[in-house]
Amino acid sequence: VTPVLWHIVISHYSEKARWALDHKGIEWTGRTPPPGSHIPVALWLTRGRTATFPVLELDGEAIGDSTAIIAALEERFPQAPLYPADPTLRARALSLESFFDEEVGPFIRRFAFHGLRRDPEQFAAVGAQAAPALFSKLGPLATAYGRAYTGLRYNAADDAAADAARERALAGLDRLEAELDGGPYLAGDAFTVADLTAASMLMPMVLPPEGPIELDPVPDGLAEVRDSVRDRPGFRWVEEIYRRHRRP
Ligand SMILES: N[C@@H](CCC(=O)N[C@@H](CS)C(=O)NCC(=O)O)C(=O)O
Repeated sequence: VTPVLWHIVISHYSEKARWALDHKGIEWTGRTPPPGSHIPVALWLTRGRTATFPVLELDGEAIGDSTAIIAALEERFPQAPLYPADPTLRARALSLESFFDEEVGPFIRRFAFHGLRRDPEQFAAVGAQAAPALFSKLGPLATAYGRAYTGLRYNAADDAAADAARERALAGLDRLEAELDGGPYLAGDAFTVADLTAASMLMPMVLPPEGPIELDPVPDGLAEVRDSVRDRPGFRWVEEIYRRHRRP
């Protein structure tokens, strides 16, 4: 049976799971229920174990959390490995995966939504990419709902919290550059889960053309930060990793 991925188009955690599936050349089907239903749907699919998307249905099992999804894929589809064979490199790759998941992902999301919330027109444009049916049916109401939701759920309305989140995101870029140390990959001399995760988590800031978010123009709040880092080696590295390794 074809694996089914329950995902959110614009989400960087969903991007991780999609990228792993695509990297391994696995055929998959996507389901994208409307925003607001994610938590109950995820809980229902995983019988209360996971409240977030992505969730992957694989061989009759529902797996929540992008890290667990990649672990399951790695076991079930060993071709095009994302884990290094060498145990030391593997430990390094997994620890970088959790660093970018936990110390970078939530903060990028907060400051990106903070910037977006200030521009209702752009918010509507992104909303339409995330939930086309909902936004075409409800129009401005969907935008109001989305702004309220991201404010509450991701603390994206608070200016001070958004400033702090931007600093955390930039610290993630510092760490990326330090770990790369001028090299092309984070763990060994091949593309691994560490590279996939770092690039996915930084995607909402870098907005690579191969990624899932199209923003033209980039809203002011986000553009300011993006412009301030776009010549940095870490930013260019994310673009390059997307260009070379993100096959649709
Ligand atoms: N640790 C989880 C985090 C996933 C996550 O935070 N997903 C968010 C979207 S970016 C979500 O499903 N949110 C549901 C909601 O807040 O309504 C993973 O790696 O999969």
